Amino acid sequence: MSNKIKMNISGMCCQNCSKAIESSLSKFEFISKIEIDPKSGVAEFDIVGRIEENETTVITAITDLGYKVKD
Ligand SMILES: [Cu+2]
Repeated sequence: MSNKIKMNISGMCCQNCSKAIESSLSKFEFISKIEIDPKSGVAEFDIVGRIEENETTVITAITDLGYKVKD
């Protein structure tokens, strides 16, 4: 069973930014789907398993790349 989470990422300027985030997040097996729109900053993930813990992991990974996450 997977759950969708949605967040807003700020600091992306182009597709290279969203691609960088996507490739960094692709190492997490609990993410079954990633959709990031660099223009709007909207990011949607399908998460398998415990959502809160995994959401924190995702936010930390994005923040480590230098972008900001807003709920
Ligand atoms: Cu960019």
